Order: sequence, then C-alpha cells, then structure tokens
Amino acid sequence: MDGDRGNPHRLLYSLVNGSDGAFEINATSGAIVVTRSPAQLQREAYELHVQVTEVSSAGSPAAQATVPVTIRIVDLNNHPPTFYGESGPQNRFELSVYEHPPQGETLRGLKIIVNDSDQGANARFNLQLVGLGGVFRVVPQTVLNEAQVTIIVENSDAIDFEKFQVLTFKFRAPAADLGRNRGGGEGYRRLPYPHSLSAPLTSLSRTGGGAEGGYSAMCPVKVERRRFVKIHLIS
Ligand SMILES: [Ca+2]
Ligand SMILES: [Ca+2]
Repeated sequence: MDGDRGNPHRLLYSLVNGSDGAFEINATSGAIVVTRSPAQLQREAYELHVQVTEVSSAGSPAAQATVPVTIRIVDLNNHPPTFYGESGPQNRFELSVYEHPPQGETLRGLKIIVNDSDQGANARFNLQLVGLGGVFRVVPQTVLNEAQVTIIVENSDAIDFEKFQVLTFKFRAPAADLGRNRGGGEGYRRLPYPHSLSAPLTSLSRTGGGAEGGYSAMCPVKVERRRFVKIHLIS
C-alpha cells in the first residue's frame, strides 16, 4: 500500500530471494502462488523477501521497500501405516511354529516392520491384533513412525492342532489420535493446488484424508498334521 495521496503510482512486486523456485509472485497484484505440488515442498518453512517498487508516472522506479514473508508448511497425513517384510512392502506374512509354544515366547522367524513416514502426530498409530482373543499379543501397541512388530504367545493352550488347524488374526493400525483431529478444533484446511495466497502470509496448511483409518493386515494361523502352527499375515 502506498500512503501518498492523490494519484498513486503503480506498484510492482517481485521475489528477491528465498523462494527456492517453489513460489512466484504476481508483479501487479502481489499474490504469491505455489508453483510445485505440496509433496515437493521439502522445507518446513520458506522465508521469502518480497520487494515492492513504486513506479513513477514517467516509468522510472520512485521508491522501494522489501518485506519478509514466512510461509510455514504443515505436514499432511498422507501416509498410512504400511507393513514391510525383508524385501520391501509386504501384505502377507507366513510362519510355522509348533503347537503349544511356551507362554511369553516371541514368535521367531517373523520379521515385520511397520512404518508411517509422516511427521509427528500424523505418524502415530496403534497396533492391534484382532482374532481369537488372548492367544497372541502384539508389541508395541503404539508406534511413532516406525517399529519392529513382535508377536508374543499369551495362551499356549489355544494353539492346539486338535482345536484349530487355522487361526486367523488381523492387524489393525488405526491412527492413535484420531478423535482429537476429527471434527474441527485445530483441524486442517484443504487448499486447492495451485494455491493462491494473499497477505498476511503466515501459514500454509496441508492435510488430507485417506490415511485416517490406518491399515490392516490378516494373520491366519494354521495347525498342520506335523503339529506346526502356521501363521499368515495378510493385508
Ligand atoms: Ca506427510
Ligand atoms: Ca500417517
């Protein structure tokens, strides 16, 4: 804004530095536009410097001012928890164990990593094993970003060839703080792309649905004649 009275001169806006190629400014309106998709915004904050030049009626620069503009990037919850085996993402895991394994024993030979590559609360989720109750316990029960998944025997008697030849379990990975983020409060707003921003530029929020429900996988436990218990984990 030019505080001079009378016939105000034309103002021209330009980005001096700090945009890293991710933002552009409209020379006449001063509107700042995101030029990359949100996923390509690698920094948590961008410190832009906007230069405003007043152009005289003769066309020559009359006065100049520079103002710093901070744009903060808020993480979007766009990654669901995903299970990984030894060779990458995996939605089915299998294992055979003898029936009646010792109580409290960790099931060996089963390497499962679960990962959510968002940040902070967007990467926090619970880990649950749904199926015949009290047979196995999954550890950890709450994950931030990444954890190795361990399954521990809780009820040796239930893992019995004569009782069950197949036991099926299902992993669930619901967001840990689903209730808090749902339904307003500090909820995020979804911005269209490309985003058109107008001053004051203090915050650009990114968020998303899609990952709210977390992730699930299945785990059939098969008891064979050889008196093995087979464990299958399927997503
Ligand atoms: Ca994210
Ligand atoms: Ca997530």
